[in-house]
Amino acid sequence: MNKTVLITGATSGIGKATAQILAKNNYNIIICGRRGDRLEELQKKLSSFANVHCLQFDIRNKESVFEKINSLPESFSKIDILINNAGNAHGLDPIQEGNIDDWEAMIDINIKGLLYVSKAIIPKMIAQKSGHIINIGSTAAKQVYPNGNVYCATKHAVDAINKSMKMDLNPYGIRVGAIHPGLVETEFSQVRFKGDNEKAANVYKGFTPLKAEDIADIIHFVISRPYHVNISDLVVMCTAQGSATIIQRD
Ligand code: NDP
Ligand code: 8X3
Repeated sequence: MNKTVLITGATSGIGKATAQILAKNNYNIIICGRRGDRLEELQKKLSSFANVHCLQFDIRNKESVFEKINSLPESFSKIDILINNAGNAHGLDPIQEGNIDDWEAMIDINIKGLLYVSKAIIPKMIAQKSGHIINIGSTAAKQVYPNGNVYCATKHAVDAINKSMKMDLNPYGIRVGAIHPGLVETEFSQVRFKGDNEKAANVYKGFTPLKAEDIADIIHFVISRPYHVNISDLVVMCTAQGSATIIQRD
């Protein structure tokens, strides 16, 4: 039977590319995000390959997260794989100039949202005695960089949650692992710089960054290993990136 995967943040970037590759590899897909038009468009595009269900919710709204996940149609209600991908950065400011609304958005989306979705799905995985959770961290989960303060803190939290979640779910035979990408050219920097596309494009200038498809391909590899194999912590950077702060540009 085809496995069912729930992907948060599937309207763009890594999540969307993952939905595309998994649909072509015969997974049933639940695609999540706030932008309903994009969810519908993606569903239309992928429905010739796979069964696709759209779940539109803001991950910050815990009532909505639980209501949507608990009312999935029967054919999508057994979730085999959860990809905790939704997340973003808001701003890149020194701590003394940081905007409190930006801080709260990152904490609410990257940490609390990931926890709400996990809390809604983990009991189902425990009951079915199987499951796989992939948490998307970042190189910012492993290192900090100037002005990265709160974004790095939220991703360090994802790293900690991932490691602890793996221990807690180990007795139930549930696989848990994180993938930590370096620079990937998606809408990430457009969101970080609040629609300043020039500033966003400059982040990736003069080198070849990762593409969303590179990470999607790795997610597919990780979830398609035999069930006794759990890839628990994977850092992936483009060749030009030496660390969170070292990049070789032309
Ligand atoms: P994108 O901005 O392209 O995609 C972010 C996704 O998250 C969108 O689908 C968006 O959907 C969803 N999302 C954001 N806020 C919310 C919310 N409040 N409720 C529900 N969904 C939300 O960025 P990426 O694909 O690059 O980012 C995906 C993940 O990868 C993030 O966790 C990011 O931190 C991480 N990452 C990215 C890197 C990069 O360089 N790009 C590197 C390392 C990690 P919508 O707006 O429709 O709600
Ligand atoms: C996204 C990569 O370097 O912008 O997590 O933090 S970085």
